[in-house]
Amino acid sequence: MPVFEMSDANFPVDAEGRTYHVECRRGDIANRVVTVGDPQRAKLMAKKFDKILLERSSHRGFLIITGIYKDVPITVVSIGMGLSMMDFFVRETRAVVDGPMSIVRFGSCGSICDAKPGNIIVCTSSYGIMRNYDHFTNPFKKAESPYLITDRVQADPTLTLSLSTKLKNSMGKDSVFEGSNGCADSFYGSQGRLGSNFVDENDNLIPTLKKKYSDAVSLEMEAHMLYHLAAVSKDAQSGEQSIKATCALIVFADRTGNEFITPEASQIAVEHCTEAIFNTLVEESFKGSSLHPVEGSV
Ligand code: R1P
Repeated sequence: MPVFEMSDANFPVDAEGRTYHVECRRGDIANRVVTVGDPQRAKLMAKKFDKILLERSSHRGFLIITGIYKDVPITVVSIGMGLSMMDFFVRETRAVVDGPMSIVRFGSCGSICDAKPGNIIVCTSSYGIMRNYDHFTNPFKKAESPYLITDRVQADPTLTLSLSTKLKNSMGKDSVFEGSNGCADSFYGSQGRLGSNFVDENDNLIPTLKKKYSDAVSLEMEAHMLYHLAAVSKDAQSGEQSIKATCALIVFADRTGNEFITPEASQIAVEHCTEAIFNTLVEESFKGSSLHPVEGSV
């Protein structure tokens, strides 16, 4: 017996129209969305809502909280970690929202610049860092590089400028950094973390990234997928790009100074950034409507 009765193997939905993994249906998700990794971060942000319309956890670890902030519906979704979770989130929410979407990722990262734990990094672009699996296991591919580094995908420039300006006003301009983010397929090997239990050949990875991209500032695990999917999104009728995306990251780890954030500093950073992020989304104006209320899902 399946746990869930789904129809349509191509894009599974249940009898009530909920998607397979995120478990969202039409009316659950606002056009203005914040995505975070940690459900506690989502709950802390949702405290700034004037009213909660919907809170729902999925069987695959997604948490949706839709609320009203300054009369505007905003959805916060916690997705867990990694590229696949970002892919589920973007594709399944996109499938149930009508009209354009603006998505801000509010995550955490390791800093490979001067930003210290508790500072914020706004990702003006993001590139992918993938382990070149064959290099490690195929003796004929030893000459290939152990890591594949993609081109950069730009964040939406207007959304990014608006977010960065508001974060600087809230946190102080010296606490906010900007640059290219490296989005890795692992927390460990593909982010240059060293260990003795596996062959990773990553001692030189961070200098290689900095050489390729002189504005490299951070490492995390989701932003490139978000920016990539935004770049290839298309409205079914007009063919125009249907998702705008940007990203702000709290520095959790200083990869140069080898420091890690305290739980208190992490909470303070979330509290300082939430209104800047919500206000950025509130100011987004969409063609045809400025509100896009969600209906009938509470
Ligand atoms: C790793 O600890 C996780 O933290 C970062 C990474 O991208 C990865 O998901 O982001 P979040 O804090 O948003 O989860």
